[in-house]
Amino acid sequence: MSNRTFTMIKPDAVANGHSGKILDHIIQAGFKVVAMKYTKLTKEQAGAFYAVHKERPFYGELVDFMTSGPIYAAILEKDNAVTDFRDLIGATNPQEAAEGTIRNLYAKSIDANAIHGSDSDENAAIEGNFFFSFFERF
Ligand code: 3AN
Repeated sequence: MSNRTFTMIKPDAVANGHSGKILDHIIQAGFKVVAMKYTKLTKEQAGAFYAVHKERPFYGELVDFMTSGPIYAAILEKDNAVTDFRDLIGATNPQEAAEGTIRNLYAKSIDANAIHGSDSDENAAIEGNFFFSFFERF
């Protein structure tokens, strides 16, 4: 068990003006923001980030969507960070996301689902390293 996870507030949530409320929700749930940046992914960056999904039918749409506007990327710290954060954001499909979860509150569809959360400690480290240099994630 590690105490860090990685998140992105996705283009739909940023465009809809939900970033502040989502960030507050995360902080009120006990997560500390240890690194954060506002950026817009290139197709090459989004393609590399989601390379594990390359064979999935939705890969092209996912890359298009994730490059459609700016995002916030962040490393978050809390005991049991990966699992607790997945619980906080809810199911991938917002129709199935539990009441009060971030996707239940702010997501519209399975692709435009407001927020990303790492699914394992290993991926949390890989994803955090993808966005932040050593000196940015001290
Ligand atoms: P999660 O982000 O909940 O871990 P994954 O890893 O299965 O979900 O999928 C990565 C991303 O791909 C999701 N956040 C979502 O934006 C997108 N995605 C997943 N399934 C679909 C789908 N059936 N159609 C379109 N986009 C999808």
